[in-house]
Amino acid sequence: MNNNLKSVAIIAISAIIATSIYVARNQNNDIRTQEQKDFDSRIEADRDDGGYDYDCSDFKTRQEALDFFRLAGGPRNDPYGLDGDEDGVICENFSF
Ligand SMILES: [Ca+2]
Repeated sequence: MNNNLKSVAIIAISAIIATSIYVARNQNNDIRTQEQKDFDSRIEADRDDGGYDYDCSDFKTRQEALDFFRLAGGPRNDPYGLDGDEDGVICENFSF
């Protein structure tokens, strides 16, 4: 194999490796579940509409509120104040 052919082969192999790494990184970057992606899309759409402050009356069931709370980052992060006293129990004073 002459030197020019070796150079072309090395460049081609390098390009294949670089492309593979790029594709692999982009596939692994987003490890969110589909449920989390749907939630994030919902919040993003709300934000585009000027934002919306969810509270307990926005949910039909306690489980729906709990799922929302968890997806929003609860109990560590409670951006909508569903657990105002931070005891890990949401909407205590609300009857669903
Ligand atoms: Ca609470």
